[in-house]
Amino acid sequence: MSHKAGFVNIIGNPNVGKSTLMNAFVGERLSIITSKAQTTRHRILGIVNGEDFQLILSDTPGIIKPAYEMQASMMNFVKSAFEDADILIYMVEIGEQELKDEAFFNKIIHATIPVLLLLNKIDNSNQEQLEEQVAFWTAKVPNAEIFPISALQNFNVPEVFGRIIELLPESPAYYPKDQLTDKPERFFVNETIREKILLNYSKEIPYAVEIVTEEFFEDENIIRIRSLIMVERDTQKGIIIGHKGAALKKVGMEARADLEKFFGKQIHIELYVKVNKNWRSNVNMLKRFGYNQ
Ligand code: GDP
Ligand code: K
Ligand code: MG
Repeated sequence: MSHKAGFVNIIGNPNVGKSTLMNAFVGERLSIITSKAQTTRHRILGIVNGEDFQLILSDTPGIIKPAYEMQASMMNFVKSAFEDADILIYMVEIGEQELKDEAFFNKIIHATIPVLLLLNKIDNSNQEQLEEQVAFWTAKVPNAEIFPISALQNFNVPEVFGRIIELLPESPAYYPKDQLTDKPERFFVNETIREKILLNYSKEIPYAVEIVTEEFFEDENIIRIRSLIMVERDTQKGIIIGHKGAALKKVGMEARADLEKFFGKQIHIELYVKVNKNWRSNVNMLKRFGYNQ
């Protein structure tokens, strides 16, 4: 039986509904939805498995002009995510103009991969406005297939999903299917820690780590988590931990804050770091986390 798999990146301004759409696809709350802009600061993957497909979604941050250094590095991350993808979803909402970041917008209209332009929140519009908007976007992004949708009300969402599956390349699954369906919570914890590491350390560190959540124990009022951060070298271990443990403590505190919001429970999280010279060769997943290693 043939199998399809690929990476789909969802790009758009803050609050257009990217997380809502992703959650509608995934059916699990793997991404944080909030009306506050910039909650999702970089890609959080959601994965949808079918018998003969695997769809890997990333929810990229809102696109804004880099104003200070951290945002600039986030922008680089978004751009590399963009180049890794098999399919690009550019999401806009009713009444919105095109991206202010011109260079980025140019990449979209000159993309060599399929682009689906999702015109979201059409539940907020009337027929006349909708037609006018479709005409506007058809002219703006001529290479895109345009789908008017309501992510919130699931209108036209199954059709978009079906089109994505059609466009996915033939490929074996990138992630083990059973592991993900077994333990989505652990997967989410790993991604959250990964995000904090990405935000707190210089470039090569996030590429050198592997995160394994060894314990996820949910009680009535508290979730107890223990996660291992695996690195390849002693020097990396030192950097991760930081002076008197300060750097690791910061990662733990930031991850805990996000996880408490996500799970709606008090979180106790313990992070520890171990050197394992061979983890990279142990991980036989090709495009893990979308990085081309
Ligand atoms: P993101 O920043 O692009 O990830 O946007 P979110 O998914 O967090 O959504 C931002 C806000 O828009 C939330 O309050 C959503 O409930 C709302 N929203 C998302 N999709 C729709 C939609 O189709 N219709 C309407 N009316 N609101 C939506
Ligand atoms: K948001
Ligand atoms: Mg979001």
